Amino acid sequence: MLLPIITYPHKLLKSVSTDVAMFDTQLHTFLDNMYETMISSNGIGLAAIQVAMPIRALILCIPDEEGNQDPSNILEIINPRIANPIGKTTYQEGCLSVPGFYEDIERYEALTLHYHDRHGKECVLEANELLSIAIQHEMDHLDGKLFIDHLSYSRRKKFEKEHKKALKEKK
Ligand code: QAP
Ligand code: CO
Repeated sequence: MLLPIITYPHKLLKSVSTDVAMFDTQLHTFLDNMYETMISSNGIGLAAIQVAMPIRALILCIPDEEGNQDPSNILEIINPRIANPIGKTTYQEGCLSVPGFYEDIERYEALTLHYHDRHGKECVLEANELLSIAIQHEMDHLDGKLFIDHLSYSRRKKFEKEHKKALKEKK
């Protein structure tokens, strides 16, 4: 089932999501629906709050060298915590909740992630490159933060102006 993706400036995108407590069938169905929604919108990552569900769950499917998103590469990440972040890297990010806008954002280059899978099993993952960036982008959503919240005052003003114009042109 496809879920509606909420977009900026929807106020729910500012919610701080709460930990998942039950790793049950309802959660599994929700994660399956998130995956279908992300793929059908050409996304590589989606946090639960982007479909209006304030729980600490996110999914990622990083494309391979050919740009293919293999379903076996899907990561379902629940109640994540970052350990040992190192380095700095910049990447031009986008977001399904801020469609059509892309900005350079600085992130940690590499990190260790502790999280639970859909069954509640404890997992540890070493991430670098695009995976590390995507994890940080999606984890920001769990705390009500968007990539545009990292922009300098002047770049944010420029974004708001362009966004206003884009909204007008859509109508
Ligand atoms: C987050 O973003 C991310 O504007 C996932 O028109 C971003 O999947 C992780 C998308 C950058 C790592 C690096 C955006 C699709 C998808 C759009 C996405 C659009 C269509 C964004
Ligand atoms: Co996003």
